[in-house]
Amino acid sequence: MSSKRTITVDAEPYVYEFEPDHCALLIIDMQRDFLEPGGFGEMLGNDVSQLRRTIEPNRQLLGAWRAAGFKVIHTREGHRSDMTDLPPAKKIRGRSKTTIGDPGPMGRILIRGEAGHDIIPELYPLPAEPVIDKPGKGAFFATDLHAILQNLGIQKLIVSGVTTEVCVNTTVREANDRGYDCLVPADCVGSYFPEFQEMGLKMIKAQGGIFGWVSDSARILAAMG
Ligand code: C5J
Repeated sequence: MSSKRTITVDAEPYVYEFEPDHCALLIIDMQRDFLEPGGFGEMLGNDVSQLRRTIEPNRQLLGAWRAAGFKVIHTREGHRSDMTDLPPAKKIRGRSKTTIGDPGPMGRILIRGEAGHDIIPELYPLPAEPVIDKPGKGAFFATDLHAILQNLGIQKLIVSGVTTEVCVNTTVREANDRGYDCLVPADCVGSYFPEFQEMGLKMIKAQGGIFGWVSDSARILAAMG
């Protein structure tokens, strides 16, 4: 389906406008190891309910987006099975007993092909939806995301997923520097830490939208009609 209409979303710091043909929903790292009870995130002592509250709003936004025929792209953070793309500094960061690549509750932690690395069933990608496997926090670093977006004619991104202050914020900043306009729906992004959720969103929309716009799923769905 092709659409030339402009959709106007109530947002901060001011309205966000997009033409559906040039806008994609980019869902960041909604992976089992970050969100599921018993996964790596919880094993590290994090409260996964802070992330799980994003599942339903994401499911609704994704459903509407798919029904409208708009473009969807997913990302997953993780590494090659041989870990040759894992910087030693990332491997040892945190001084945890269990780190990336070690056996975890759902297979080797953040290794591609392992159960915990995959996307949660509620938001599982359809075959036609590109999945970007990224080794870093930002979705543009060492991936073909920019090439895919250019080839699809995408200029605007609705960025959802986890976590707000890490992979979502890094991706929004990378996208902003490459000339994309990003809108972040607050209820579709989550942090293990409420204070980082609040500040992560404030930083995006501060100074006239220095990195982008913030809204929520209800206002996006209302604008889509
Ligand atoms: C993401 C992380 N996806 N917090 N990763 O934010 O390490």
